[in-house]
Amino acid sequence: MATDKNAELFERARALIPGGVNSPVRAFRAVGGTPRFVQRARGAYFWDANGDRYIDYIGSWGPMILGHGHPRVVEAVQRAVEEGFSFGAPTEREIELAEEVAKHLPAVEMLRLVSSGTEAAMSAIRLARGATGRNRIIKFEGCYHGHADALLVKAGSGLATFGHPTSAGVPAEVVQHTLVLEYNNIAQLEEAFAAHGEDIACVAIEPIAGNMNFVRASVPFMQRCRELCSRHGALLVFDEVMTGFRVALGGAQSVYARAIPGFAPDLTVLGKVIGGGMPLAAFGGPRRLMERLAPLGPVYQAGTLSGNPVATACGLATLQEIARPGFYEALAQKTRALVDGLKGAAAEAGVPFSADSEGGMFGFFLLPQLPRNYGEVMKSDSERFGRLFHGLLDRGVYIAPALYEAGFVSAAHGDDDIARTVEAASEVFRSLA
Ligand code: KE4
Repeated sequence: MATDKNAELFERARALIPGGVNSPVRAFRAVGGTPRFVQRARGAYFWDANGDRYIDYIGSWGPMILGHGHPRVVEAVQRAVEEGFSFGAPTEREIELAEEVAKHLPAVEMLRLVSSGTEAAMSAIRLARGATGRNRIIKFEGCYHGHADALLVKAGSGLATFGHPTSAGVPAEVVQHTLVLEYNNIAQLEEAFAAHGEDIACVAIEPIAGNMNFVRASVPFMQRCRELCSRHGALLVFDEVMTGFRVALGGAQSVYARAIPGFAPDLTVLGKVIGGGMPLAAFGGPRRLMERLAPLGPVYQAGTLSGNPVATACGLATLQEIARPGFYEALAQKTRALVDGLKGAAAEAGVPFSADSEGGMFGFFLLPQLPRNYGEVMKSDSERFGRLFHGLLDRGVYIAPALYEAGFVSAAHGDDDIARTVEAASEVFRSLA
């Protein structure tokens, strides 16, 4: 094979950038092999440094819901850069973006724009602690809320002890207030509130856990989260960085509101889709909470590039496109067709397989039935997943290089792309059987 430009670039990158990447999952450590360096992308595809084309089911981990390079978005960004890159002063477009987000999320009366999901989740937790005057927080094993210190934590031994850091450089004191419970475990949740209820500032949750590939919070579990938070004066923080505007126009909270009358989280964390691929995230909620933020209230939060005019142009154009009638119905149907096709191919090859989707987000497991928590997800055979990943990659299909990551379909994916993907998967499943 001619020189592999990806390998050359990876070599150069590793000389300067830790692991050759600016975010660990991109390094293919879980699946081995050489990461594909993207040259350019358009619609449902990207081309790597060798000029090879891939059907892209990552789409920047969710933001590219319209597909790469949507003309209306490109034009909006081009116009924005002509007006200026960044001012450090307010602009009208930040108001327009806030209005567009709030229009679709009844639980969000006010919001603050930031530059990453990590920043949004970290700030929402600080606001929850500031608003309640409490320190303790609950999160769930397998959920990821960005890399703020207090959230890099794994379950302590039993409920008595609080979390232990999952990363070097995080002092134990910083995570001592973080309790990590098992996702979908109502008994543990009730035990934690019985023991610590009056000290809990918030429960942070990914309503559909995309960082465990794709695990839904059961309706009874979500109902109990809501009830216990309300009863004990804790806030329910919905981390919708991945699910927001991805699973539905109203996010995962609108999916749970259909199943639980009157359901709403207290704070909502957003990112990815609302920036359309540019660095933009947000957190929001009722006025009574959001007005605790500086400069109005005692909870400090700030950012040089928050509400960046080019990012807001990209996000606003994206949100305006996905709000068009029928957008989500078409996207959900295409995503279901992909999932059903993969299920059929796996069944035909006799490979244990389960999959699920909501809107334009999907996940699958080399397990006979859908896992309900992190422990069950990690029973997947990672070696077999690696073979599936590379089998698809060799056939021009790019899925997440880790078995705990979700997948994303865009409006640009055509029926032929779905068919090609299912065909490629059929061949690979047969080799796995
Ligand atoms: P960022 O700081 O990466 O923008 O967002 C952090 C974050 C917060 N909450 C949820 C639910 C998230 O999924 C994320 C980031 N998601 C990962 C994908 N699993 C981003 C990919 C990466 O880390 O490179």
